[in-house]
Amino acid sequence: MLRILQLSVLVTVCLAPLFQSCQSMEENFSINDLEAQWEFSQAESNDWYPAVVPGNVHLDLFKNKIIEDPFYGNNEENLQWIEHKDWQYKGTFFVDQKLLSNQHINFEFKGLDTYADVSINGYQILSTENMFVAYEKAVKEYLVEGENTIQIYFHSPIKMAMPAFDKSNFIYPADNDRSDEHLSVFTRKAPYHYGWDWGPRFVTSGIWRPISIKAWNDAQITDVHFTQKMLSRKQAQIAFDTEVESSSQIDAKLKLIADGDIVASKSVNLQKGTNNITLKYTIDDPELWWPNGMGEAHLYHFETRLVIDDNIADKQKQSIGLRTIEVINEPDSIGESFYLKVNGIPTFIKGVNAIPNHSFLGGVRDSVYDTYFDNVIESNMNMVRIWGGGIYEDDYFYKLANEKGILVWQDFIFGCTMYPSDDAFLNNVEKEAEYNIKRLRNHPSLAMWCGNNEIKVGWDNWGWQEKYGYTEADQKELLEGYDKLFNQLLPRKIKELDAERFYYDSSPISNWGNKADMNIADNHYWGVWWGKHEFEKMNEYVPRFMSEFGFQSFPSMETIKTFSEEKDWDIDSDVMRAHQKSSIGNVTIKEYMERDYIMPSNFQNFVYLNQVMQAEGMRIGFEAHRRNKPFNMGTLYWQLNDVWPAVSWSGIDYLGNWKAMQYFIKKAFESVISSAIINEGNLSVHIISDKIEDCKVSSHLQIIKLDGTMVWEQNKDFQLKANENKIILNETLTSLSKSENLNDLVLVLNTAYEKHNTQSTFLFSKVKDLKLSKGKIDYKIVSKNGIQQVILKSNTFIKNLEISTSIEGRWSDNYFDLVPHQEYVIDFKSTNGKTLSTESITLKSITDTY
Ligand code: BMA
Repeated sequence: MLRILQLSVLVTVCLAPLFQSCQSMEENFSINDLEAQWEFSQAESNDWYPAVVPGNVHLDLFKNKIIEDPFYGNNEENLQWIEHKDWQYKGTFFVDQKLLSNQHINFEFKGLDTYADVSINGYQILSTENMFVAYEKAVKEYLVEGENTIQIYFHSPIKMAMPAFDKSNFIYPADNDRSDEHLSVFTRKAPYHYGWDWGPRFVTSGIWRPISIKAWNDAQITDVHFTQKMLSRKQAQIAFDTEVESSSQIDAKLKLIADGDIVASKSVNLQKGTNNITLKYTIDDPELWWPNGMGEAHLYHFETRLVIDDNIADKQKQSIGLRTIEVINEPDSIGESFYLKVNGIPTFIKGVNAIPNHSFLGGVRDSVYDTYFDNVIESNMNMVRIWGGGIYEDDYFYKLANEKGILVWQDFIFGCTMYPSDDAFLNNVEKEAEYNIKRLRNHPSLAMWCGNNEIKVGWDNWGWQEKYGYTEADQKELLEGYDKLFNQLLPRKIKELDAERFYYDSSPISNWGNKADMNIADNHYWGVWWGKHEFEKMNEYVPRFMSEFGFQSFPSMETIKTFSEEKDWDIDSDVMRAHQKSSIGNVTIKEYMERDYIMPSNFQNFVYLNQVMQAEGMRIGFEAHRRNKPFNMGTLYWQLNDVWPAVSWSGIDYLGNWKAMQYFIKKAFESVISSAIINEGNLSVHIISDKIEDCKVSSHLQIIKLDGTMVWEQNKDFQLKANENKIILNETLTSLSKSENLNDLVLVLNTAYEKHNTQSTFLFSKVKDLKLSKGKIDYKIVSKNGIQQVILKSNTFIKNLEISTSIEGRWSDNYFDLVPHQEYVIDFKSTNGKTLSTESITLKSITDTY
């Protein structure tokens, strides 16, 4: 059994001579995660098994071999019984005299999913009803020296929601909830647990975030709110509004420490109860926090310290960034704007919609987030949207976003359905909003709040009224409920707790079904996929800000093998269908493929081609959005990652493998890109910069035949202005192509700026009509400055070359085209120290698939 370590550490605090001399201070408080020996059981069975906390019941059942792998084959279907059961967790932990000698001991339950009764040594201390809220409880009176037990009883979320359902006159329109009753709307639990069109239904229960123990004496800091009162290039005036809870009237000092120096201090006579104290500080010549691609994400590190009798009674650390972020959403000459200004500069947003990392959240550790942000940075993004069907992310997520310069668009966790609005529900949401706004508001990365995902657009356009047969009275109730929640409660909480940040009630503002809406604010363009529009329509359907768009693909074969056997490798097999949750799924993928490609000869080739199609199709969108800057000021694709191994819109699959699209995103999101388009017979090429300074660009354009013969070329060196969108070619295609057959031609765009050298291609016909030939590809492996490189060369045009290896690692590029007789160099980063060999490499391109 593990002990709670009660640390009373002697710290030496070195202060600059100017302020005070060095002194030693004892910390008179401690914070640790509860370490206990955990077991769990189904409530009625009393058979106890070892459990892992944080975690959840599905993970524990699997680890104890009581259930099979929930992600394998059709197992999901057989595991639906778990949601109907109650579960209990029991932990044993030791408490020593030292801990008990503190005046106060608080347990903070950072995440209980969801309806939990908690007791310590047989005393019930807490009942919970919201997985998004941390519950804090004073527990000293229940603890004993030596062994203690904590017991947490989880009620089935299905059973708990039933009374509210029985009372309701109608079924809520939560179409993603894969049950008849749509009970998810009544419970403040991650909506995607109940099923989504990219995820399984596992309505789990458990302790999904740690339980922490705080021991303190006399007084503790309960909140520090950082605010930026004034920011100019010369000066920043900042304040820390600090909330202190004191158990008696006592003298104390509140100090603000930066880089070991006390930079502000206040003596206070604390009153019993809550005290509010503000520390102010001015920074001269401040360094600003910039999003990725615009500059350094500079952070200042502060500590607020509460000192009583020369001891540190409590302290809190804050890493803050000095920046302004404005969301400009207002009527303009076109319609309605929607863009961000960071530090006064209109900023083109390149990013992604993120769903949670896993179906079973308790198992997600910090290293998962490290990889997550490595991917986001490598893909040249500057924003992640935390989408409303998932969760408010872990603290560590926002910490990394701050450090890496990734702006966070934060939805409140509501999506794709109307919600109840009775007092009990609204009170519950109010606590959730309060807790999460306070938890997240100090993060410089937090750019904006959004009330929900697609509820308004759903209500106005998706026909819920007819589908669910809502009467006039039902509709009135639902609409009033919407208003109470998203137009009253949430904005009121934002105004109270985070007044400076932008809030709007629902994304998107406009509807993709109406083309005129492209002039109105943000849009989720689902014409491609749901509307079966051709990919090329993305050149026409360009909104002011694209907050969602996407196309599905199968995950890598490596990932497919984790849930299927070779006999299942057919897009219509039961297993493949179980791992495809979109109602129009595989049929739609096939339909799009038939439009543009020769159909592949087998399943593996289908997977390859599907990934290529997703990549090429979505590239049309990314480039269209950038070519239309500043009319359009942002592109967030759907979706970054997967919660399980499945077919989905993601660019990175469940095992972390980059799909073809992710490599295309990395290139499409470079600071400077070239992009071609044909408009009424004219070929235009744009060069678009998102840089905030001017830069020198060399552009080389060539139209060649697929065997490499040059038809036309243009070289241009020029100065590209900050944020410029420049047209460097606009001529009739007939004059440029010199009457050659368009099926035999390709435009090659080479763009060099600073140390970047990129190449892309543009076709004048569909791939299935292209006169591709097999050709010969030579390659060699070289080592340059310790980096392994592969240099490839072909004797004919090669479309979408996939390079794979049995060595674990990451390519700098993949699924690229080879221009005949030109060398193409890519880097390989091995993740297990092994090196590439020619035998370990396999190549596949379009001509290998039929
Ligand atoms: C968007 C999202 C999700 C969904 C995705 C794909 O609208 O908000 O609800 O998973 O579409 O259909």
